[in-house]
Amino acid sequence: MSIRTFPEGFLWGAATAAYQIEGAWNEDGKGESIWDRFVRRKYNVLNNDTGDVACDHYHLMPQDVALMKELGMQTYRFSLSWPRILPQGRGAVNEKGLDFYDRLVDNLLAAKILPNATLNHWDFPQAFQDIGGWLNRDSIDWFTDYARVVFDKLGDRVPMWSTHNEPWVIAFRGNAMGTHAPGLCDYSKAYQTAHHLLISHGKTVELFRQDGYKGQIGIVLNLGHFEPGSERESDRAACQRAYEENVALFLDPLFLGRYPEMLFDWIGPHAPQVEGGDFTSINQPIDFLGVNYYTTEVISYALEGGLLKASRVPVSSPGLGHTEMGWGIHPAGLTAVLLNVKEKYGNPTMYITENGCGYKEVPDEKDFVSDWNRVNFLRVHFLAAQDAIQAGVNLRGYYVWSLMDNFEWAKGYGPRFGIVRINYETMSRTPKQSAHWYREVIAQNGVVE
Ligand code: IFM
Repeated sequence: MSIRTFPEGFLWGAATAAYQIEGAWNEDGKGESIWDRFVRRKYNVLNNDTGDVACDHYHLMPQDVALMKELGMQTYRFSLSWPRILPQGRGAVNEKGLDFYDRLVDNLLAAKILPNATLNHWDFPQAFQDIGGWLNRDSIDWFTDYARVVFDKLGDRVPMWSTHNEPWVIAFRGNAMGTHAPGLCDYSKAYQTAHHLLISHGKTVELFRQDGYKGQIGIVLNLGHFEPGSERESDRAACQRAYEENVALFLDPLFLGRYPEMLFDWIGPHAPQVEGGDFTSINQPIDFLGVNYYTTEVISYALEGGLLKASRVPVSSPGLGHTEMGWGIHPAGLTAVLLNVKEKYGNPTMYITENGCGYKEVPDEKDFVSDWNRVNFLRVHFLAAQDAIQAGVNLRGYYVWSLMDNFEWAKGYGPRFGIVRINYETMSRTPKQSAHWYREVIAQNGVVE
């Protein structure tokens, strides 16, 4: 048995997001988010679950930080709820809301855990949705104003910032597929949303630098790996379209200052309105790229395949199977994603900001879960990341999704992603087998092959 070690200083941690864990949806002056609204429309979410209480992290935060310390976490990635801080999205600051994050950061630093904060992990203020949301070009200024409020309060202590989490999901699941808040079904709106998210990202990076805040700033993208269903020209082209919509739509403007041509020829009238100077705004140098990797899909041409005319089938490596989400377990896809970014975009500093698996789980009488399936999932993905590092990828850290079971958006509390079990009746936290295993990985900065 040999151990594959990671470079010195490699950071190991876990990630969560505000709406998925905090609860306290209307406490201490918090405003309504689009998810607070979306979950109240019947059948939008499995079992009509809501994030109203979630893991009650808003009240149990000190205990959760203590648990992270016990588990040996070196860094913790979390997001801030915009309407908790600015209930109407702008205007008067809700000091109680901002104080919650202030205390979280102080608790983390006291526990020697490096805070990594994301400004937007989907719980956008409903007050702004009512006036057009991300489709309104003013959303760019709304976002930078919000960012400034947060940087002013926490910028002296948070060393890592991300602007948006998974803009593809915000744009397409929320505006074209209707499966996420705000629940719209219009491709033009999805592309326009993506464009405004990108500009707001770039403007925030610019502001961060101009105003001299310390620390590093980047963006987090969900980068899947795509393979064509066959060598046929129609399948290869469909695969290229899927790749360009999910990956190049973001990486090209961020790193190359333009949109991918083939996709834009294909989508025609659905392309966003771009104004002069937009690409300069988007194409700001960033300190790191956050990569969320979950699965690989085989893409084929399909007449019924939506705007892209592409069908998607998740693939898994032999013997690895699928998770509860139906996603194939395919660690080689992670290596491929990282190598693609290295080769096409100048090998930026990268972090795996999310990787993990959701399952239905049955605990024993002590609420303990023997999640050896998750241990194996993480082990093969850590090795895949190591392969990428050996091939020269500039990967500096890894965040497991997720620290704890939580509200999985439209799937409610169905699939559990945590390395810590949440008992939603008692709110007790019980580290699973994977949490104990992960502590060892962190301690030895390596993983058994
Ligand atoms: O739970 C989500 C997270 O909010 C964003 N990335 C994917 C995870 C699993 O679906």
